[in-house]
Amino acid sequence: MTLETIASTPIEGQKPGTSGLRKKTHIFMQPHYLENFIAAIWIGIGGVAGKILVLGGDGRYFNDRAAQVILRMAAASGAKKIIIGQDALLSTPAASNLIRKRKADGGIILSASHNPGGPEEDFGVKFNTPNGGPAPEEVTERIFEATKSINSYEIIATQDVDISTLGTTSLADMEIEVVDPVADYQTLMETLFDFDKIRDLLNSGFSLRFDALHAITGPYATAILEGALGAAPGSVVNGIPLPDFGKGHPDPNPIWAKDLVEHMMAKDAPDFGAASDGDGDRNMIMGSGIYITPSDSVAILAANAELVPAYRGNMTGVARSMPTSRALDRVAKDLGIECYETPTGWKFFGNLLDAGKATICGEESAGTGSNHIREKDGLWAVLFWLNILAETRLSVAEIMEKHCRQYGRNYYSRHDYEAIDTEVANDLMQALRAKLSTLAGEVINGRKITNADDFAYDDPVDGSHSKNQGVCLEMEGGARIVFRLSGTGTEGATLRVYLEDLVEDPDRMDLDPQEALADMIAIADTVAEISSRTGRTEPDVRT
Ligand code: VG1
Ligand code: CO
Repeated sequence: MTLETIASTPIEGQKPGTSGLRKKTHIFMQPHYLENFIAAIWIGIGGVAGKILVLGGDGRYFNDRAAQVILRMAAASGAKKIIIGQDALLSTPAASNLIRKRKADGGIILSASHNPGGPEEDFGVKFNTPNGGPAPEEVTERIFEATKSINSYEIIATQDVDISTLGTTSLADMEIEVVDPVADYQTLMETLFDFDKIRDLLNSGFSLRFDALHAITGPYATAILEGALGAAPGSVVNGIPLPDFGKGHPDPNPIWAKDLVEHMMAKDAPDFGAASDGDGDRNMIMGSGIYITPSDSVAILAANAELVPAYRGNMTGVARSMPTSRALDRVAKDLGIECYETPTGWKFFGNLLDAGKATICGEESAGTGSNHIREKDGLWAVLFWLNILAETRLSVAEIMEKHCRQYGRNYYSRHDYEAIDTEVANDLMQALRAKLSTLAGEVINGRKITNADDFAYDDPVDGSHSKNQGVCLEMEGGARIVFRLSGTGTEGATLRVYLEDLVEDPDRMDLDPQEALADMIAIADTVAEISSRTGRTEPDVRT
């Protein structure tokens, strides 16, 4: 076992996006690529010597190799201890929990989340801070700066460490503790929800289908839903994590979880359906014959928080990302609590959660979570829904209907145009930004634009300022359109167009969202010239 200092040179483009650094796997596997980025993390956090870190990933191709490299680099740079999930597996929420519970100095999560995995697909690395949350911009900036001047890194030359056996081992002077990826997370869930009530529900003939999409939540869902709560064996499908996620996108939306949608729309559909993403932080909620949008889901959770033990009497505030529909704002108003509006990405919720300003947070991209950890949490959302269903004994559709009767319906859809030419996408956004000052007051397709701006955020806790977070058009009657470019893609650019319209007429609660939003879809194309600039007449994904 020898300590080696390897000479290296900076590699361009190692800039973390919305959630960590994501690149094609073969790029991550190039000589020094992963090593440089890890060395930059060490610099960005002021060195790893004497520190305790959590390490794990979603099991995608290269997860196990990357974990071995990180162990050797951490040991070489004097880390005190690494707590690693068995076989280098940890869902993002489980990693966040472990960082907090074990008072670690942070953690590294190996995942490109909902992006596909495999040698030809995507890999990613995220760093989380001691509060368990994704590194804020100030930290990712320091890491990025460090990538520009790396000229060497330290690593120990040795055999692979055995991370398949639970227990403690060591590498040079560093301790390595291999932990069960599920156990601590399951314990946490038991403290938040009424497991007895949910068990009763599941024993009463209530059926569910959880599709893990061959990704990390399989073992968690099997242990918790089937094991602890008694869902019928086979309720969890595609429950074994595969390095290429069975060649699908582990993205829980109606396109990539099509099989679940088909089951839930069938005549003999289960009562409840759900899916999660590659790293387990997203959720998709369905009932028999109904899909609940993530924006509606977070609003429904907040509105029913009184039914759930950990949240009863504990709702200090809520928060949503800017493109998420304003259904949550209506609930907050009713509860008499603040609803914060943040830029896209979970990292912006961290301060609000730490400061006790928000209890439940959500993003339209199927991310929902709370102050129990500092990441969004797919299975948490599933258990929250099951707890509500167990208490009310209503169906998912009935809960949705009741919610709309009380709050109105914020029809919502996101249209994604994927892999468009980066220059075309940047020009489109630039042209939109150039128009902003003249758009307010204009009437387009019969709707008056009341406000047009480029969203900027001043963090109410630390005062940090984030600008250019997306172009937002507000219209009369509570409608909105938001345009932004994705910060997680690895091929060209992805344009996201977020469409929302508020309907309060009780006779118009059951429309098809695409029809209800037809005006908004037309206005988006007129204002942003999507079809003429990109040549696309249809989005690739509608959620
Ligand atoms: C997307 C979503 C965003 C989410 C992010 C990470 O980012 O829109 O809401 O926080 O993915 O989620 P972007 O920049 O591509 O729009 V995950 O589950 O992929 O870590
Ligand atoms: Co994810």
